[in-house]
Amino acid sequence: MNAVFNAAAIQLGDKFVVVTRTEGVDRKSFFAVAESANGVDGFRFWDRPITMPEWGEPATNIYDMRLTRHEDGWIYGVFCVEREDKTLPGDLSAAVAAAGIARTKDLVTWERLPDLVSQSQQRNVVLHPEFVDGRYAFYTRPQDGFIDTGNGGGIGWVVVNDITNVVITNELIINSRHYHTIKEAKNGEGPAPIRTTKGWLHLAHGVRPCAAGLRYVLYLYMTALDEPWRQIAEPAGYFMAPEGEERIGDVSNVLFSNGWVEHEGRVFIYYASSDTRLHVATSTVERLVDYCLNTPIDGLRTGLSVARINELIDKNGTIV
Ligand code: M1P
Repeated sequence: MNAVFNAAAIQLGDKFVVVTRTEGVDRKSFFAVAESANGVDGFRFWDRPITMPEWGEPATNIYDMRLTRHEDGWIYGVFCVEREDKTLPGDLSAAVAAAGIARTKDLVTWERLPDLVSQSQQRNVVLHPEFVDGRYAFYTRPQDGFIDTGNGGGIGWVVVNDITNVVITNELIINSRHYHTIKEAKNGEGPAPIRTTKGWLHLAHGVRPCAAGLRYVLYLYMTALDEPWRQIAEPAGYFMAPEGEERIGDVSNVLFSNGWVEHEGRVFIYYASSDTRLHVATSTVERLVDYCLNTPIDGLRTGLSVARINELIDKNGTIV
């Protein structure tokens, strides 16, 4: 295999399970399942990769699954389906991204549902784990092109009646891109959010352009429990960025995460570096929520960054 990265994650029985984006030496991506008893090490791949049923025109690649254990009783996998863009026959790199949807009980046998229908291309689509007013809800990432998000403003939110016929028209942008931030070029929802007592905890990636190309980092934000589309906290800047060997790989300077597991208050964050390898970092719900609720937001200019550092120093100075 060329690379094992961008993994969905879930607890299945007493095992921690990841569904990796596995890329063969032939450049085709598919899903493979590995399990571990403790979530940190000892991962072993199952004997065979996932045979994902096709829907519509067969895919060139499938990758970046998000697993959601939904309250309807199914485990859903939502993933990017990449197909050749046949409207540009002379361009051998032209592709179209759509969101594929499939469901399972055991990660072995999958029922493929129709792809999400959207006016724009879609990648980084995630199913919310609970019904919202009796309807299914998705986090989306509208994008004008296969790589460029163009007019797509950030992470979107839609609700739909029928999971077997997901047609979206109006996306509400709930977490926007901004000029001169870590998510100036694009962003995307990571795994399905974690329900906490203080709100939904979200992990996402932000992308900015720089002289070396695109730089992908991870950030956290929170939304209201009763209104998962309403943001209540977003610390400025990144939560995790590529370090050391993480900076180098097939697509360098990238951290990407589409899987985490919460187990007895501990959070196992599965993240990939530079489209090449998979890592795990651990924290706790309590610590991540504290970070979200007590870290200043981005003031969007240097003067406000300095003012907020000074406020923190003042507050820290009062602790006895
Ligand atoms: O190469 C970095 C990432 O690029 C894409 O993510 P996004 O659509 O947010 O830019 C995906 O191809 C992803 O798999 C990859 O890690």
